[in-house]
Amino acid sequence: GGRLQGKNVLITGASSGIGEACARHFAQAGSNLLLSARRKDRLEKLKGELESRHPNIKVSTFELDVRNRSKVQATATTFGDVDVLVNNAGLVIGLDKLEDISEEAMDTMIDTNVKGLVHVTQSVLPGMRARNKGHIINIGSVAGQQAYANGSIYCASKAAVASITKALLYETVDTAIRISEINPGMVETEFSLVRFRGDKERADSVYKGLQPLDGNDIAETVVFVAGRPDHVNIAEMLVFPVNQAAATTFHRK
Ligand code: NDP
Ligand code: 8X3
Repeated sequence: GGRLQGKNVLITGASSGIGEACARHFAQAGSNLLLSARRKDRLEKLKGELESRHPNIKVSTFELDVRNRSKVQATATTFGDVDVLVNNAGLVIGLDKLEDISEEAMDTMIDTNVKGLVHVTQSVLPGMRARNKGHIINIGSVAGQQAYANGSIYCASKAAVASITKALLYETVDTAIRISEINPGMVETEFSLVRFRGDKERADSVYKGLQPLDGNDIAETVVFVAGRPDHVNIAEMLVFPVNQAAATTFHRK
């Protein structure tokens, strides 16, 4: 079997988009899955589908809001040994000037993208340290490398992910634990639908005139990064659709 066969992979935000695609691709590689998100019904459906297609793997689901620190800590006690953690849960709310961003939108982004990622990491990393083994793959964004107008808080939250990932790389340099960050450009998922609070037309217009990435494109990258030999750490990757050059630079037909 391949290197990922039988590995226990925890994915946050596995109910949609990149996280869901990661679940499918790790299942294909023979990994056991720990799938978490707030929408448990979606996770159950995915579990049923994956277990019937891959009878050799075990899939567990966890209804988990990563913002809820004590719930994350309590749930993590049932995870068992996590070999790979994919910190993927995240979102953007709105596309607004700084002075127009509500406290609720700001808190939602920072509590999910930054604090949520820290909560999950804090609940899994001690076990990895004890076993001197494990891989944490954080989903950042081009938005973390480059701020853009009307994206201040989201960009800041992803810049925080980049800083946290870098610090973790130092903090684990004397261990066999791998720390990676994958930074996607434009990926067509429910991301824009969430950003524009369910406005489908506005969400669709984001992807007009070019072929964006889809969840599978990033999942293939995540599985590639996770599947390198134990001594190889792909610390960072930036993944664009072919007609994207920077956070807000696209060529549209
Ligand atoms: P989706 O909206 O399709 O998926 C987001 C996932 O995050 C869902 O499964 C959602 O599950 C989960 N999530 C959101 N809030 C919480 C929470 N509080 N607790 C637990 N899970 C949560 O978007 P994407 O797949 O595109 O987004 C995945 C990651 O990729 C995010 O971190 C995003 O910032 C990043 N990214 C996306 C890009 C894009 O263009 N799409 C580009 C660069 C990075 P549920 O609602 O069920 O809880
Ligand atoms: C998502 C990419 O540019 O829409 O992280 O913020 S962007």
